[in-house]
Amino acid sequence: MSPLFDEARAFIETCYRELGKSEEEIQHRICEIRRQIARDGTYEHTFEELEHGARMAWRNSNRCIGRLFWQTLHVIDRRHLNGTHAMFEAICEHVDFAQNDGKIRPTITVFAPASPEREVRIWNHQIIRYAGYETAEGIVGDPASAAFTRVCQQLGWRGAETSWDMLPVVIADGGEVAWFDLPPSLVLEVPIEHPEHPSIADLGLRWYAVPILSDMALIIGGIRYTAAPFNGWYMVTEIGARNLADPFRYNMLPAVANALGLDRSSDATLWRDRALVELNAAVLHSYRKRNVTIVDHHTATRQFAYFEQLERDANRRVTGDWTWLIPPLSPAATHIFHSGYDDDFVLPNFVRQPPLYQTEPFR
Ligand code: HEM
Ligand code: NRG
Repeated sequence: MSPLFDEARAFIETCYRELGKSEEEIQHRICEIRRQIARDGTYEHTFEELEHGARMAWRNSNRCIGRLFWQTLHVIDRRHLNGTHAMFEAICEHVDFAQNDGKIRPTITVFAPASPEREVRIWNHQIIRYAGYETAEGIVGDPASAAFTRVCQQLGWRGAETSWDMLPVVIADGGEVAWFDLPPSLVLEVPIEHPEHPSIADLGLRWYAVPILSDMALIIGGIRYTAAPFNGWYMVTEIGARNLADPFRYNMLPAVANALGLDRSSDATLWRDRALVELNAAVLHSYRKRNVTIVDHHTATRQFAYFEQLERDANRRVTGDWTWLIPPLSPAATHIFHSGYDDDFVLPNFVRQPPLYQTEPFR
């Protein structure tokens, strides 16, 4: 009939079987969708379809090591909201619900799907992220945010130009683009300190509690949800081995090594490796101390092994992207490093979408 109908049918069959529904229910729903597509050119998911579809999309995310918990995803249905203000309000509610005073809840907020008339998008990569400013002395803040920070400034936003400024949330609903500052009191952050080395706290490092990815599209049964921010909790290495450590991010290994009194006179003293381990220990300790959910990479790996077993038991194939699943710290100490994964793309899933803003005309 149409590619949309074919994808809808494939999704309904799998989804409804997983939910234990009868063949009659499946056929009935497929007929209903066929009629809706013939009449409107599209169809609307029931809440149950949206909820299970979003959970399947997480289960199918090849790069995600956190998939054991796919069935616990909280799905918030905001498909019928109109306008950037209402969307921002819903985003604030998502932050508060997901943060849950530190006991983080995996959550997705689903806004209206794309249609020929309308597409809603969140321009941020993550709802909560630090700005990065290009200055004569180099970048202040998070270099990964430099291009987007310039876009925000072009839209009229001004930050305090510290290393830890919260970016505004930029929302586009059709032709309307608007930015909103998150209330500072809403956003939970964690100051980084080391359990044994007080000098680490003096570096003034911090990170936010919840990673809320906001620029990917959620695809279920041929329907494309272009604004569907989702979060889980952090794995410690994302912060301690990448965001704060990468030479092209906060680049803190030299400062951490100095704070630990390590000998940096030669690469061969392994000061970078020692600094990495202690920085990760500090991040883990600090999140725990503040009762903010976080997982270390060994525990996350064991959880992923259990996920693999449960999927096998359910007669489903586990797909994965090995290059992303291995942790950046001690990868060979995990079973993932010594395993192979097929990186097949299975639907429903999350996909990257090109940024709507063009950096060049904004320069
Ligand atoms: C990627 C962990 C929850 C979907 C990742 C990565 C890690 C991770 C470590 C790799 C990130 C990187 O290297 O930059 C976790 C943990 C979770 C969690 C510990 C705790 C519950 C979720 C949830 C979803 C999800 C709730 C969606 C509903 C994804 C996707 C990617 C990813 C789509 C790939 C992102 C990209 O391509 O940039 N996850 N995750 N994860 N995760 Fe999860
Ligand atoms: N590495 C990124 C976040 C990517 C997704 N990671 C998660 N997702 N844990 C960073 O900010 O460091 N999640 O939904 O929990």
